[in-house]
Amino acid sequence: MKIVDLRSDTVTHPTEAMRAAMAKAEVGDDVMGEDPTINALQKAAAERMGKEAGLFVPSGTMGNLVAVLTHCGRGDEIILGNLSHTFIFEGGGVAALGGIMPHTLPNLADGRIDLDAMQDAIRPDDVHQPITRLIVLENTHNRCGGTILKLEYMRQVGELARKAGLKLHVDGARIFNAAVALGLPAKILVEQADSVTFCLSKALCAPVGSVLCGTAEFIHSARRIRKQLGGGMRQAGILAAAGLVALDEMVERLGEDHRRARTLANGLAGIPGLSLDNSVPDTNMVFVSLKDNVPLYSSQVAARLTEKGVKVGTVSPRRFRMVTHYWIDDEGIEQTLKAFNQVL
Ligand code: TLP
Repeated sequence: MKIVDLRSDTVTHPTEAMRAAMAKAEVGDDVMGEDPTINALQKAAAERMGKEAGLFVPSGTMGNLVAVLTHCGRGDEIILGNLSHTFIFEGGGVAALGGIMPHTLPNLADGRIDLDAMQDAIRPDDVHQPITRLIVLENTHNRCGGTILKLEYMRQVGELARKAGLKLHVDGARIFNAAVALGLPAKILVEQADSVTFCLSKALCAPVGSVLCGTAEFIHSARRIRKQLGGGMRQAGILAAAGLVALDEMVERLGEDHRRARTLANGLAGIPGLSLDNSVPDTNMVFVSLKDNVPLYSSQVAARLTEKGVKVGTVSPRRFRMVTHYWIDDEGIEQTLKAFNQVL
């Protein structure tokens, strides 16, 4: 039976071209700055993001953590959404390892944070209060449905941050999904950001890795923090080789995943027992909930779908997440709709 794995785009395996590039990658000691393939990837990544420099890190989680630790000191405060990945899915790393205070504000349904709320959250210069240092945005926004923060909003937040003397970090794990959906180069979308992390290991199919980008000075400091965290990886050019293929070959095709997410969403909307969270997915994620009359938990439904070769994510007792990616074809979407129809 063919397995259709929609649990995440993190489940993607490397392509044949990646495996070939990995097999013949030139390597060196990256802690000494001598891995030519990592150096090439960091340069290509920085160019894509319109920043001076890049730093290869093992994961998106480490990229965000290194960024926050580089921007902030102990006791500083960061403003971020209450549904942001950095707040809910990164093990509390910024607090545990950096002594940094998360100041969460509600994420609106489309992933934005209200600008007035953001302005109000900035602390005055008062000895009693922590120092607000950084704003963290997430684009696309995972928990809000793979939603896109549009250019206009990115610019508004950039201006707000600049006026208040704050730094702006973008968790752009899926920034290329946003860029392709908007028909914009990613660098335009993150031009306001002081730093941005994007992931190679999600929809771009590389097996491991993310790149943190920013000014040369910022990346120089970030490199030291990465080492402290144990993220200096020696001959990791083997991994970076797949990342270079990801940037060259896997970005422009992301629209196919978005098209399939729309087809999946349309099909699911027609199944009695299910209600879509967002009528049209912005990118590659589809969130759907069980209607009140369905006497099953999402975990029970997911287990029955698995028996039919379809794996979906459960994000609450009544809610699912499905993420389209390179290894999901049109047949996989049909198989998923058929399986849901049979189970419900
Ligand atoms: N997200 C994963 C899980 O951790 C939930 C997923 O399946 O979507 N930022 C964003 C917006 C992310 O969605 C993720 C991963 C990360 C950062 C962390 O990346 P990794 O997994 O490489 O540490």
